[in-house]
Amino acid sequence: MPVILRRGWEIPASQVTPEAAVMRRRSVLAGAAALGLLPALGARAQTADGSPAKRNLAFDAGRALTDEKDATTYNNYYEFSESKNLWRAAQALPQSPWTLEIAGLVKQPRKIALDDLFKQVEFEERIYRHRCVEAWAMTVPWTGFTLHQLVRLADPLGSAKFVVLETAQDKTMPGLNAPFYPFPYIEAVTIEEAANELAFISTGLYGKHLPPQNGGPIRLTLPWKYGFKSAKALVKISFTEKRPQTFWEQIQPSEYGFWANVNPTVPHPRWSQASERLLGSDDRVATQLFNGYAPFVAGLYTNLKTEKLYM
Ligand SMILES: Nc1nc2c(c(=O)[nH]1)N[C@H]1C(S)=C(S)[C@@H](COP(=O)(O)O)O[C@H]1N2
Ligand SMILES: [Mo]
Repeated sequence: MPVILRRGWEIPASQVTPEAAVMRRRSVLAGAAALGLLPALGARAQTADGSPAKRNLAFDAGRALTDEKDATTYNNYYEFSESKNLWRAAQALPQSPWTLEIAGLVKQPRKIALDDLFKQVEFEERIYRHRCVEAWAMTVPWTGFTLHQLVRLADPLGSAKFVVLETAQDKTMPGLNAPFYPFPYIEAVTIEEAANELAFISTGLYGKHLPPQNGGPIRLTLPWKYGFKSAKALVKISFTEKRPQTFWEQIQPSEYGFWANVNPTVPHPRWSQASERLLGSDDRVATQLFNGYAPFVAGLYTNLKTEKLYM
């Protein structure tokens, strides 16, 4: 009997939550306004360059969407502040023009303007669960494209084993002057992880440009890993043979490992990971292995039993 593995982020249109339906209508209207016409099938989301993009209608995270206001006013972004209340300060970060550097083990190192990059990828919208290691979580609709497309465009050499993403260091970021933090913010995944269909580059949120406080104009989104892996405001993608030391790993390797996959049974020294608080409420829900995305990513780790995979 054929078994259809429904992707964890997909549901039939008939089961779309009311919140998702509202969002869809809202961004359909935004897209239509931008174009000056009405889209044919109502399956459009706004891309980071403001143009309409294909929306995959079949997305769901099995939870109601987080309120946009909560997701955009409670943020982690140490370049701006150690507090969660940084969204106003982050508005100062210029979002355009923006350039992404492609470096390291690639056929041709170069810089690419985001406007050019956006012409070469296929956009879609995905509703993902996001899980911070501080045990809060949100469920939001990202617009963007697969990390796989960016890697293909960068054209890495066969010797490349790791994909390294680096965050901007801009004069508008007061947190850069704080002692102790080893900026720039660096994150990395293996080439295999980067090719996984879940690994995403986000350029929009709730059908709008990705707000600066959420990592605009372009960030990484890895929904099966703790939130600190999803680096914001990317200025560089590079390819290496050796595993780099990532930002939080440099600060405290025992608390923030390289793999950082979500696992409810492996506690952080300061936070139990068994459950999580949904942003905008006091509700706590049980945390799932790989943040509920195990069917798609567990296979990446079957040969890594001796590694510290979960924290
Ligand atoms: N450059 C950069 N990226 C970052 C962070 C940061 O401090 N700086 N914080 C991380 C952490 S800990 C989390 S939980 C998420 C939060 O993303 P959000 O503010 O969009 O919810 O961003 C991640 N990406
Ligand atoms: Mo986090």
